[in-house]
Amino acid sequence: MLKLAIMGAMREEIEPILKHFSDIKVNEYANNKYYEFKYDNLEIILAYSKIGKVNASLTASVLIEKFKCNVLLFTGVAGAINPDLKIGDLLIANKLCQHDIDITAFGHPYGYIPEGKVFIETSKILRDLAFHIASENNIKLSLASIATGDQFINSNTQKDFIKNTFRADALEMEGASVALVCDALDVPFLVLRSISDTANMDAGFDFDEFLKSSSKTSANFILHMIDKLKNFTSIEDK
Ligand code: 4EZ
Repeated sequence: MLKLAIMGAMREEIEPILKHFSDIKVNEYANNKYYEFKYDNLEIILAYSKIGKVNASLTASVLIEKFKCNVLLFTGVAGAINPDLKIGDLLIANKLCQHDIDITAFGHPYGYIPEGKVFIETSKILRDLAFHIASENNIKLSLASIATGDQFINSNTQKDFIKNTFRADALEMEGASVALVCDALDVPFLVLRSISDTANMDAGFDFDEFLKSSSKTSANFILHMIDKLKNFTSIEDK
């Protein structure tokens, strides 16, 4: 039996999903609200973590350890690094890293913590499922390497550092921390993001302007995924 966790960072990012369902039970836990509902065979728990890596790892851990979710989908918006990515474009992460880890003073590469790894990969089964859904519905979906850090990036200098150091295509503030939790606890996960800005000097304005529409693009894709997953008894089903 699948118990599906869906999370975003901000209310706006999960709102289109929340609005879509009824009979929702609200669980309050660890300074947050966890929205629980059923959809066919699926039990779903939805939450927004609040912004940043620490909040996101707390929420992912609670979804898995307290609410016993065994698959996790993250939805939201991101800043583009790759010039091929335009505002509104939809992407899924193949791998994620933390761009703000720096213990290079000890000879370690950027993004690396001893006994860890710089990049964490998402579930291949969920990626394949996402591309299958995209082609079925004529939705353009790109595979992207995502860099995560506790900063809203709005300058070419910061963006170029992340681009050159990690070869990432997009950046945001939660994905890699959710990846770390899911990887450690052996829960298959996927990170979906739609571009809200290009992380340059206009990023603040663009983000405000496109948060709602890009959140909807990502959330709508999650609804397609829910629709497919409802027929699954395990994530291995095809
Ligand atoms: C973080 N999220 C932004 C939260 C912004 C404002 C109150 C995604 C994101 C992002 N993160 C979109 N564009 C970004 C950028 N340029 N830098 C970092 O996950 C909160």
